[in-house]
Amino acid sequence: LKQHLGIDFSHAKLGRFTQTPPHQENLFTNNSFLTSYLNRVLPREVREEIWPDLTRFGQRAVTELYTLGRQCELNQPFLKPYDAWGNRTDELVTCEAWKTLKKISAEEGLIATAYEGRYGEYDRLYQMVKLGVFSPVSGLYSCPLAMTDGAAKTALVLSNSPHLSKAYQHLTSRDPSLFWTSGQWMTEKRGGSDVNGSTETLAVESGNGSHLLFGYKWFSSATDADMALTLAKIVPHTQQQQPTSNRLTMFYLETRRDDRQLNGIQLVRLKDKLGTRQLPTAELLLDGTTAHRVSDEGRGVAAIANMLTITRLHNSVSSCSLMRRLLQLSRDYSKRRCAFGGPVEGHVLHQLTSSRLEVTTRGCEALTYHLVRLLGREEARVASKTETLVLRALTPIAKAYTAKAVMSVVSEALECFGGQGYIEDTGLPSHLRDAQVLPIWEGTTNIMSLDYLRALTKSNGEAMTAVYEDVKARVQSANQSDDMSGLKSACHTITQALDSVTSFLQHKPHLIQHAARDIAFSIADIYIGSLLIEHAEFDGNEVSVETARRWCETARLVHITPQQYTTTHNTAIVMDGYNEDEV
Ligand code: UCC
Ligand code: FAD
Repeated sequence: LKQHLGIDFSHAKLGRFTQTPPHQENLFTNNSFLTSYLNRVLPREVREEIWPDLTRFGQRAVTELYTLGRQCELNQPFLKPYDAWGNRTDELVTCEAWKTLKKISAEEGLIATAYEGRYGEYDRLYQMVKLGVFSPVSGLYSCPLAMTDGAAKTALVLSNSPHLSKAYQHLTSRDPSLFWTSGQWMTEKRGGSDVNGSTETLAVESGNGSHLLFGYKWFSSATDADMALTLAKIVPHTQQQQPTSNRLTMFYLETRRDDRQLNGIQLVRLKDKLGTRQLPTAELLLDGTTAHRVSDEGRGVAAIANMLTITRLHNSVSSCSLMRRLLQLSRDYSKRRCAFGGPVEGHVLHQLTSSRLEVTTRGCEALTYHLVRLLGREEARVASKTETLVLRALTPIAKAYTAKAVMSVVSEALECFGGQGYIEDTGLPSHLRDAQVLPIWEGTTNIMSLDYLRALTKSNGEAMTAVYEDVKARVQSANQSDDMSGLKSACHTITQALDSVTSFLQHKPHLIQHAARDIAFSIADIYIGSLLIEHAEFDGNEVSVETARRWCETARLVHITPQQYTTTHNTAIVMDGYNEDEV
């Protein structure tokens, strides 16, 4: 009877329909904004050399690497503090896939590419594009790589230290047996934003030129690192001696001694985290850790800032590539998933929702890869003064902006999968959990906004002038082009917005601390608008022109709200109903 009526449901039969999962697109070749950008900025001979490698790697990413990354999510690291006989072992157990990703990172030159000098000012761009392909499928192996890259750069800048010279060889090696990763131990229990005010770790001279560290590092990601750069306060040998500086000094340490025992380090526990669970993040007790001073005394924060510039750009690249990855998956799914009589892709409201995500992602990519390009130029010593100033000022802004964008884009992209976006074994939900760390680590959004102000102050305002002139030049060039008639109004909007922010900075210096975050996001939106216009002018493609137009004309570019910059009112709003005596 059931057969006769065409009924498929019966015990042990679940119906005929199963949903086709999203297919994975090549993470490099199918990113049309990025490939078009590279076509614009790379010389032909560089393009011809690196394109086959990026194309191959884009495919490897969504096959082999994706599988390894998933294994890291499913086989999370754990700590075995003691062996069966009660001996303290502090053994960190990571899965095979995690170890394989380290090997692949070395072989693929994910760090080395930036330091080998093969393509001069384009080395950095090549490396970061490749890392962008790697990051969203890497099971968070992108995190240790970010810190490794930061340490390599710091070692290069502070090249007078023999310890750092040795480390540099390992950090930039393509040989898996020599390749090292690095940690970056800054945060302590008292705080991670105000590092100088919160660090309790002490360094005592050990007599043979090295120091012994005593302290407690509250967050240390990728705890299986071979080395770390860290901060401590040097205390004098005897009570009669005064400390030379009350500020921090940077130290280099290797995590294991020659006999492979931990170097005076106890892995107290692994953090129980919302996301990034693939990544071992530990609390570390330093109890006589042998370390070498690698900055001038009291200059630790300035020295480790070399590392922060690199890791914050990694954060931006990872944010962009996570957005890109989810948009690729969701656009494919929208062709395979049907509702109300046809593929989801065909519904106008779905199209608009998805196109907004695409525009946001392109904007973030435009800013991030432009800064990567400037970094490459600075490292190759061909950057202009304006470019160097723009790079310093906009790196924290890009970190803050892209990290906020990825949170909203990933959340919306998961919704594009409906309920499946919430189901663990699709592999999708972990992306939302992992994204939430991007605005927090490497400095929170507020701290990044204040860092932008620091860049302006330290340069006596020259950084703001550089950003201003840079945007103006870009927009003027597009405005004069006959082909860009569709973008005249966008150019006008950008100029107006820029003048408005500049005027605020000039005339309301007393409100700048309040406004730091609004200024940062306004500058990001304006600068990105100018980059998208420039790109549209280059390729003349309908999608690029429309993207630039939407960015400049649909969104609010200036976020400054002077009427809100009043401490009394803000405190009153937040503390309304709060009774200190009851808590
Ligand atoms: O979170 C962490 C690792 C997570 C894993 C990484 C993954 C990466 C992406 C992977 C994606 C999947 S490690 C912890 C990160 N922690 C932070 O970022 C700290 C946040 N706090 C700050 O950034 C603060 O602004 C501090 C710590 C820099 C503030 O310190 P001070 O001592 O109060 O700052 P000062 O006194 O203003 O600056 C001291 C010196 C100055 O140099 P001089 O004396 O020569 O003028 C500053 O100009 O440091 C210099 N400086 C900088 N230089 C400070 N910040 C910078 C900077 N950003 N660039 C250049
Ligand atoms: P706090 O400094 O306590 O900040 C609390 C809030 O106050 C934030 O919202 C902040 O924006 C705000 N705030 C603080 N000062 C100001 C101000 N002046 N103006 C306005 N707002 C302000 N650290 C490492 O050193 N190495 C690591 O490997 C590492 N790995 C991490 C891994 C994970 C998964 C996580 C979550 C964190 C990791 N961190 C690591 C720590 C991270 O860098 C810090 O958590 C981060 O810098 C913030 O510091 P905090 O947690 O002490 O926040």
